[in-house]
Amino acid sequence: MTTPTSRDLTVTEVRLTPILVADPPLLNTQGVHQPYTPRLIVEVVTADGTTGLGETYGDTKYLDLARPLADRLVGRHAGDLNRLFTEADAVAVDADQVSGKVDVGGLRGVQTADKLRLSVLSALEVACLDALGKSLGLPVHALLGGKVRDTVDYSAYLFYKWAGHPEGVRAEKDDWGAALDPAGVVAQARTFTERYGFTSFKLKGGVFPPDEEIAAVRALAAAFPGHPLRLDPNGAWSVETSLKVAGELGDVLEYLEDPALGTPAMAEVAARTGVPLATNMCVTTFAEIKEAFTRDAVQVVLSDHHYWGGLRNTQQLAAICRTFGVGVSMHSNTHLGISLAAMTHVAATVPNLHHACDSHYPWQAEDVLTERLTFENGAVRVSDAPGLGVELDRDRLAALHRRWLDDDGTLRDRDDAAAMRVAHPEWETPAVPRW
Ligand code: GKR
Ligand code: MG
Repeated sequence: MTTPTSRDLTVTEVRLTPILVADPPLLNTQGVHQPYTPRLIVEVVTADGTTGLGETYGDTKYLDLARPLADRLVGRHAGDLNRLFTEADAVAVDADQVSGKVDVGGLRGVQTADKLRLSVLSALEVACLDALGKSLGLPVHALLGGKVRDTVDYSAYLFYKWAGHPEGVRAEKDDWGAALDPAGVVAQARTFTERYGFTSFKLKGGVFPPDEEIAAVRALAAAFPGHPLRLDPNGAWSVETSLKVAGELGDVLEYLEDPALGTPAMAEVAARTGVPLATNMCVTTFAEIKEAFTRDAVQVVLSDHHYWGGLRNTQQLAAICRTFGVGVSMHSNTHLGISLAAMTHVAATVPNLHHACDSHYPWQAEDVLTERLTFENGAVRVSDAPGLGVELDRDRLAALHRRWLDDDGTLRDRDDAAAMRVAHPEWETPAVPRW
């Protein structure tokens, strides 16, 4: 006989709400961010009336998988995650979406069916953990085994940037101004420190010829002596160019992030420089770890709990990194506060986290929360409130969903090259290596 409980954590409903969120004109090697980026907000409702929140990528290829995967969660206990993940393999992925090529929308490694499924499952997992935590009165970090730190450090994520989106394009204004040269990058870094207290800096590179980006990092080093600096061209450089940059910036870099594309090229760079290499492009799945680690291609793996498949998989990745003496931290893509809260909870539980995580959050002026998360001295305080410790603002969610509904389809899939062509019609996604 089963004992009746007031805490029935059977999932009764999963609400999926695609939204478009304002994004400034940030430049990367493939183009420029669209004025609005798609995200998916997930609400998992349990029989005891609790609602848990999750967030992930919102492009069509993720939305197509979200409904069938969500349907597999309905009727299960919110804590039945391992079986959900195992059975998710049965959900078919459209062959067109798994080219085996590097994903162009988000610079997050080779696209596979597994990675698409995991990117959706991660939001379901986070929402289940949020629901479990809320119902049991426990923070998500406690469900993951408990925090080992009370604050999580983040680095300022600097981007080359236009002052605004191209003339005539519907967009929200931002107050960051342009950053297109070393002085602009330093000014942006100062704004980051003034507003959020960040003490380490990552510059998104691969935008201008390497000498210009070297000059920008040198300018940062002069303006912020002794502060950890990173440069990330998203694999845009050849091995020789990577080595030249490493040679010129080795004395000021904490690490170089994905200077060259793919494990063989990264291994060659690593073999010929003492500058540590980090990646969120060549080690993006468990299957890619063996080759990269045995070839000593990377010294730091940057997790992204979305495509690694959630918070528990991020902990497993961290344990593997610890075993092999490889560092671990996190990179980010355009995201809102639910994801920042999730990142902060899992980061708080990882003992071997020795590099500040990066976050796009300061670039997102909009959110779906009643209260935004804040950075103090460059760190986010780990919430001890039940669940993730964040609350959904339904009016904001509805407004951002309305924007998605009203879109004619052009913005529902992130395409940085298409956004660049609005200003430069001749623009093509550059062949790699670009320099
Ligand atoms: O937002 O343009 C961008 C970035 O390039 C983004 O895709 C990520 O931050 O995953 C990227 C990275 O850290 O390389
Ligand atoms: Mg990166």
